[in-house]
Amino acid sequence: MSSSSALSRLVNLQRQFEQTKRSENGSSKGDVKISPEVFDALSNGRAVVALESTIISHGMPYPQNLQTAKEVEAIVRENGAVPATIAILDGIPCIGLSNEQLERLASLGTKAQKTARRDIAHIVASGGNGATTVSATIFFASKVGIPVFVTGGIGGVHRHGEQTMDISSDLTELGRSPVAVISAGIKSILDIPRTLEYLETQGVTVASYKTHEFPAFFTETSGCQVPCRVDSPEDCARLIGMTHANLKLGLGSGILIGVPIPKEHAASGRMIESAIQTALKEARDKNVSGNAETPFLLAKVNELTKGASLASSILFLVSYVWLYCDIMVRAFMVEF
Ligand code: PSU
Ligand code: MN
Repeated sequence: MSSSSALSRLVNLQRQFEQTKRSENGSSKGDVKISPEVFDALSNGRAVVALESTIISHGMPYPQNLQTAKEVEAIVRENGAVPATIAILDGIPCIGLSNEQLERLASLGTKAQKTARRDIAHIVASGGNGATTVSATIFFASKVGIPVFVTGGIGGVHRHGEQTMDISSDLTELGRSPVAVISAGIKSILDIPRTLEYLETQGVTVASYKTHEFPAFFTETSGCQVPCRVDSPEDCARLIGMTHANLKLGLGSGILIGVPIPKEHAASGRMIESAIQTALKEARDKNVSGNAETPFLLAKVNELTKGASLASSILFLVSYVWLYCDIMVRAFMVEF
């Protein structure tokens, strides 16, 4: 496939590329700024993997967050793809960060605002710094034509969500953007069965890798079956389907692929579950709600498990990025 047809395929299939006004050096004159490395890769039909930034600013302390972000980016490059970490800096949405920008985002920590879709306009208008959640990262990835996005855990329907209506915008974004999100599933701080119901309502294709069960991040199993099982990177690439399924058909909705954490790396499910119960009770007692709830619960569970939950999250990301890249590289190929 020639590089120009690779680009035009992305343009045609996602119908959003043309909205991005890009100049020769990869910078945008318009609404978003694409790094030269990412611009070059997209222009030449090379595989690009989008990465979120809430996990950097809100998920880990500095400098562990910087080291992890750099390590993940390095593994993406070693595996033949280009990393596109996404964040808003000084009001400009950046697709792909330089080392200096990554360093800045990591050291800003929680001073960079957690940015979901609903927050984008405000952060941009006020010239602020935003760490993108899965929903905002999907939005920008889709906008510039990156069809695959990699992260640890995504948001979902919160426990008691049937009363609070606290449903992550990650799910609605997946319903409206043709981006495949590959992750270790959904942490059981959330209501996994209701999350899967909601994803069905949103028309999101949900698949699990080499299993029929949807993974619960820390554990391989959640007790919930998925409608679709994939057994190889080729299977995933076919689903994402520049030439086959989702993109080719123009479904316009996303795909969630759950890759279970390897057994030997899974932290004790029971230990994490009891920490989750304690964290949920504390969140209720302290009236923690809204977008503060997920970071509160994650930090509390990590504290209660003496760092085991965070260590397991990082280990997962680092040990599975190669697989994401493999899927991505194949998704960019016309024939495989
Ligand atoms: N779940 C995790 N780790 C995370 C998040 C969720 O296991 O880091 C972050 C992601 O950025 C996700 C966001 O998009 O939290 C969801 O937040 P909320 O529940 O407020 O929608
Ligand atoms: Mn919420």
